[in-house]
Amino acid sequence: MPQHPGRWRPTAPTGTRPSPNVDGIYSATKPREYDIDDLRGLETDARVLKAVGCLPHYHMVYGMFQSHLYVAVQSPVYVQASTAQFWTKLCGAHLATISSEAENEFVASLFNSDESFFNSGYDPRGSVSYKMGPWIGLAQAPQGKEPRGGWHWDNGEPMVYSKWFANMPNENKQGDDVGMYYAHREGKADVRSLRVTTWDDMGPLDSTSSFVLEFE
Ligand SMILES: [Ca+2]
Ligand SMILES: [Ca+2]
Repeated sequence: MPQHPGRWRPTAPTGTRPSPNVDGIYSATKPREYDIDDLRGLETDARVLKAVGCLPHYHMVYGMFQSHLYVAVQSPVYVQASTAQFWTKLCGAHLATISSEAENEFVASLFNSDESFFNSGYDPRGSVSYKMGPWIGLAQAPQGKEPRGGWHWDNGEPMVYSKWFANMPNENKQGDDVGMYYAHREGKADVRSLRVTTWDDMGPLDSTSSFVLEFE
């Protein structure tokens, strides 16, 4: 039985299904496009087929954590939070909600393998070299006291764990009530080796090149 190109099976010998109970990255570790017709017959997890089918031509890295499927989606154009939410709903998923350090580390492992998941640059106003990573389901209630009040997950889950970047959330500009992965280094720096595991509050007009879906 031919092995699907680019499919990395960390625990299973060729031709057998990995257990959905085993945490790990199930796609190639670098973002790539998957063809739904190639996967049919090889992939038995309906959620993987759904993700691949609803996001044609998008490059992705996906894996399983505690029986949930997470898909880091790389977009060829920068996307605002509303666009990420649109695709997420279309796929029948929600933007990733993070409830523990282990879950945060797992989700970070999906997108830190490739710079294409980030909107990176130098901000002369703050004199920092930043890396803006994927959108996740961070949301702030309109009545929440700025900058730290009212944060929750946009699927309704309460926030029992958080991993804000230093001094975030900071309501840098009015309406910074959604969030994504983010980190920076002081001054002009090469951030390619900077592993991003922290979050920042952002606004509806901010954009980045990725988002993370979670299928329960
Ligand atoms: Ca805010
Ligand atoms: Ca901020």
